[in-house]
Amino acid sequence: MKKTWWKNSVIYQIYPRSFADSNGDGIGDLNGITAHLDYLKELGVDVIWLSPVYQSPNDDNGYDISDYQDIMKEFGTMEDFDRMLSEMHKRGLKLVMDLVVNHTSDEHHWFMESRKNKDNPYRDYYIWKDPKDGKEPNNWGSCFGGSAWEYDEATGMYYLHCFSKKQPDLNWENDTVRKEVFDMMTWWCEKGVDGFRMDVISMISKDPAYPDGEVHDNLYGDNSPYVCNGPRVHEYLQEMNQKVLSKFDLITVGEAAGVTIEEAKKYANLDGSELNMVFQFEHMGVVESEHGKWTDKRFELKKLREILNKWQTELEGKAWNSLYWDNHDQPRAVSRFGNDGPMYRELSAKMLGTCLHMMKGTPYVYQGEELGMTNAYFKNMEDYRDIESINAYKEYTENHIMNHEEMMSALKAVSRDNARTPMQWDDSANAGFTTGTPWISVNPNYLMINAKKALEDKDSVFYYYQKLIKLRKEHEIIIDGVFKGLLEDDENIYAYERVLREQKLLVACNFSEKTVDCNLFDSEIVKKGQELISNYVYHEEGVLKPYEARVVLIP
Ligand code: TEU
Ligand code: CA
Repeated sequence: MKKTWWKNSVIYQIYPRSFADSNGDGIGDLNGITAHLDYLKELGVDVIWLSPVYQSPNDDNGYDISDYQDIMKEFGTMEDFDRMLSEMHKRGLKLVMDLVVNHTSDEHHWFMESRKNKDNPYRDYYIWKDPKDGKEPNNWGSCFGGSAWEYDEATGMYYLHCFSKKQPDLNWENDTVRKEVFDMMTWWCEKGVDGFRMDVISMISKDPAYPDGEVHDNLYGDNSPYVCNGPRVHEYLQEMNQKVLSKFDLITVGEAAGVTIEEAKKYANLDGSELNMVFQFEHMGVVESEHGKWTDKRFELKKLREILNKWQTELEGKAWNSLYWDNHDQPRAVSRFGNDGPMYRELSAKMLGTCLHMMKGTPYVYQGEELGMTNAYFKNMEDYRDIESINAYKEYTENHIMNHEEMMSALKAVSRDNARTPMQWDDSANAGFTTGTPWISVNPNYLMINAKKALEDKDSVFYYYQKLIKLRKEHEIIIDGVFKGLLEDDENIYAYERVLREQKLLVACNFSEKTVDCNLFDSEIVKKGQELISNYVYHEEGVLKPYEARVVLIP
């Protein structure tokens, strides 16, 4: 029998730096995680995905790895890790590791060797190119600003870094690199980890022609058509599957920047030849301006629905979806897609949870989402820690593309640091995250929004998420029902049904703060159905109240 436990699971993402600090240095750590496992058990999640905990100089908070088989000093030791893993397993929780193998840190010993000279045995572990007319090999920009090429004096050549210059891209065309990666993965699997979330795995195969990209904002060329879903990516993943993944009982999710439906059908094919599922990015890019993600514009429900419904219907029977609103790279969902003001924060957070968890796929909950944590709304540039935010501010203001006010406003809306403020545990100093000085400011709203308070309030967002997660275990239709969009022109309501054999699940969510007309629940047959969950106790016929969400099971 094929093992598909990952379809029934709910995954909780921990960003270790911001989760819980056990020793007062202001930085979250592994012992902090271990100390809070009962909280996660109470929520009811099955799997924990840990953002990177490996040795790293932290240019990009651990996404720049200098040793894949060691733990970051600030986070603890390998003994702490082993204890954490065994405490998870004791509680029936599984652990997914972040696997960052598109690039390493420039402080990884492979790269330190590679840059020494052209005949070093590690030279071909990375992507080196000669200068073109005395300049960069092409016009590609890095995701974190500046050119994607860095000149290296020692050999007079450039190396490729799609992210920061401290994150050189590995050369996957080199058989030895692939073998090293596969051996390292096997080592972690033998240690007992239960899966991998693969960082920008869609970027490991580059177009060998390295053509110039289309220029944006008069700065650099866009490399995504030439680095995302490249010519050999599926071959590499199939090899990884044969050599590692198929030998263990794992859950695998590929972070797939630039993935299309057609590509997703290959990455997440139900035949199990590559990965279980991918993170697609389209709904995260629902609002884009001429400056890419840097805008404070609000989304349109019509566009959001179009994207999500497309992924729901087009992968049906072909591949499996992952479902997420939040992660460590995105602003807080309640601020972006809901309403984080005091009136509607909890209602809209519950509505968003309903909308997502009733869709077909594996849901992900990002730390604090279950509390309805909000954006940080930092007032000063000095509050920001994220390399992407800091570099973008500099590049855009210095080049007069956006002014200070515009950029600060865009950062408030979309900076990655919105998701990275410390987890709000209670109303004591620093939200109970640390007894020291936190590495990034705590959101002052922790006095109102924190886990302790949520656990004491039976109507909290926390208990609502707990119920959503539990429903998944009780109703097969939530896992297997076929998705169909409803009211596809409505400007305020997102509605759909799921169908399994003779059963139907009806889901409707009001994304607005108005009371809106809705007659989906008024027919006799629906009235006879069983309400599985709602964020309102009383409903009114013919309408949905502000941010109301309703789920009815019709036998
Ligand atoms: O993110 C890759 C990615 O494509 C983007 O989401 C990007 O980080 C950015 O947010 C675009 O605005 C992954 C990790 O999740 C991210 O934290 C890392 O910084 C990045 O890869 C590099 O490893
Ligand atoms: Ca610490």
